[in-house]
This record gives sequence, structure tokens and C-alpha cells, in this order.
Amino acid sequence: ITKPLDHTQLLHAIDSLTERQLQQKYRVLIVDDQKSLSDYYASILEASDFEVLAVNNPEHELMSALTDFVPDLILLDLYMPFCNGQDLAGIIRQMDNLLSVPLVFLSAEGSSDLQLRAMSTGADAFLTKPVSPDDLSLTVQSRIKRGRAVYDLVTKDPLSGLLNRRESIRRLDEEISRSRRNNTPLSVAMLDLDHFKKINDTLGHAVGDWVIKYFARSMQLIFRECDIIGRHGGEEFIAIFPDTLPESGQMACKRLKKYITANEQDLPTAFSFSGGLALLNDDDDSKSILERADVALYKAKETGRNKVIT
Ligand code: GH3
Ligand code: MG
Ligand code: MG
Ligand code: MG
Repeated sequence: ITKPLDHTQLLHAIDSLTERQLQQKYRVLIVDDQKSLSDYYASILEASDFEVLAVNNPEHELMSALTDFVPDLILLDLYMPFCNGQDLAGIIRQMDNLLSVPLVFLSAEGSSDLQLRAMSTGADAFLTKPVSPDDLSLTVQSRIKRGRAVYDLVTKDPLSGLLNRRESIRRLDEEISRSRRNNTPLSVAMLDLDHFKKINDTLGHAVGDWVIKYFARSMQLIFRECDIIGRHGGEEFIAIFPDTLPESGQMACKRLKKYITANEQDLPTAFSFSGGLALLNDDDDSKSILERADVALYKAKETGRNKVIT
């Protein structure tokens, strides 16, 4: 089935699929030993539509807040009884996954020497208490925008908007650790579009690009929000399914297949994909589990394509 491209209609279809992502609120992590203060700042930021988590005992709570909450910005007190904000900033700045997350100090410290010393850890701004609600919201907003832009440049594939190969493998490593820690299953799928070269050759590269984008949006729509989706190469994609057995991952891929087939008459061309799934075992690292998913994918291709194999 081939149809002439109606760009407005198609772009509209893609945009409506991204709405879900746009609804996500920016997350701010407040680290301050005084609960009354963190409550106050939280109320200001929540009124400006940020999602906020406050940590009052960083020595116990900070690490889990960093990994589970995944902040877009960290607001950091300088002086706290059991740990110093400047040292915390130094530690946070050594964490790869937080490289693009802005760090903003919020402290009553008025000495510019001490402020500069705190900033030298790699922080992005220093706000002096008491801070006006507008100053706080605007600083947080503008720093997050910049941080997100940097994050997107480093971690995302520009065509599909999915995670790039490097970031999806880093996330896979994280999920492997999480799965071992929580003793939950982890499945990984490699998906590859069938006879994609033919789409490019017969309909042109622009249609090929469109199909890649459309497939990416369809994955975002059909898979769960907690699933991690990346573009691994030209027309090859990875889906990481936390807390999932391969049979359930296979079901998710079949739902994706059904969705794409059901909407096929609205697309510039029909297309199909093949997939291979692997389950994390005790000896795996990210490389070996991906190799097994690849072997399954190869089998799906060898035995007729347009199927997903575990
Ligand atoms: P198979 O079913 O065996 O996977 O066949 P295939 O044609 O899909 O696979 P093959 O690896 O032979 O070709 C993949 C093609 O994808 C070749 C390449 O030009 C094209 N491609 C890779 N990246 C892009 C891209 O960003 N945009 C477009 N339009 N095409 C791309
Ligand atoms: Mg304090
Ligand atoms: Mg292919
Ligand atoms: Mg391929």
C-alpha cells in the first residue's frame, strides 16, 4: 500500500503522539536540613507547576532520591548539620548520569568569596536566602531549560527523539543493577524494520525518515511509561522492559505490531518489523544480553520476518 505524503496530516499524527511526553512536569530536588524552609520553597515551586521532592537528611536520603526521583535540577543548602553542601555538590558532580543536571545553591551565606568557593564545585547558580518567589521560580525554570537542552543533545537521537545508543546502553546497565538488587526479571528487545532499504529506494529517503519517526512514536505510545526505548542504529531499535518476563515483552511487541497494522491505511507506506527478546541471566552484562536479543532477531528475520521471537 502506498499513498502520497500529506505532510500536515502526518506531522499532526506525530505531534499528537508526543503530547504525553510534553505533559511531564519538571522535577526539582530540594536538599535542606530545615523542613520548614524546604516546605516553603516546595510550595513556591509547586505553585509554578514543578514536581518537588525535599530531602532534609541528605546523609541518609540523598542517594536514593537521586536515583529514584531523577531530578531535573537540584537546589542545595550550603550548611547542614551532618554534611556540607559544597562536599555534596562535589560528589554529585562526579556522577555521570547527573552531568547535565543544574545545581543551584540556596543559602544565607553572603560572603562572595565563600559563594565563589561553593560555585567552584561545578554549581550553576547561587541564590541568597531569603529569596523572592519570582527569583526562585525564574532561576529554576531557566536553568532547567538549559539543562534539558544539554541533556537532549547528549542522550537523544535527533531524528526519532528516542535515546541514542550510548544512553540506552547506560540505562540498560542501570536496569541490570536494579533488577539484581530487587530480584526482578528484566527483558530486552531488539527490533528492526523489515526491508527498509526498499522503502528508501522506492519512496525516497524522506519517507524512510518519516517511517523511522512514526515507528519511534508508536513505541512510545504502546509501551509502558517505565519502559526504556532507544534507537540503536539506522532502523534498529532497543526496548528495555523492567520487571518483565520475555513473554510479556513479546506481548507488548505484538500490541505494537497490531497498532501499526491497524493504522497502515493512513501511512505513506505499509511496513513491518521483526524482533528478538532476551531475559537477563545471572552471568549477563549489557553486551551479552543484547547479543542474545540479536540472535533471536536474526532468527525472526531468517524465518520470514514480521515476527517477534523470544
Ligand atoms: P532487513 O529486513 O533484513 O532488515 O532488510 P533492510 O533493508 O531493512 O536492512 P538493511 O540493513 O539492508 O538496510 C537498512 C537500510 O536503512 C539501509 C540504510 O540506508 C537505511 N537507513 C539507515 N539509517 C537511515 C535513516 O536515518 N534514514 C533513512 N531514510 N534510512 C536509513
Ligand atoms: Mg541549613
Ligand atoms: Mg531492517
Ligand atoms: Mg538493520
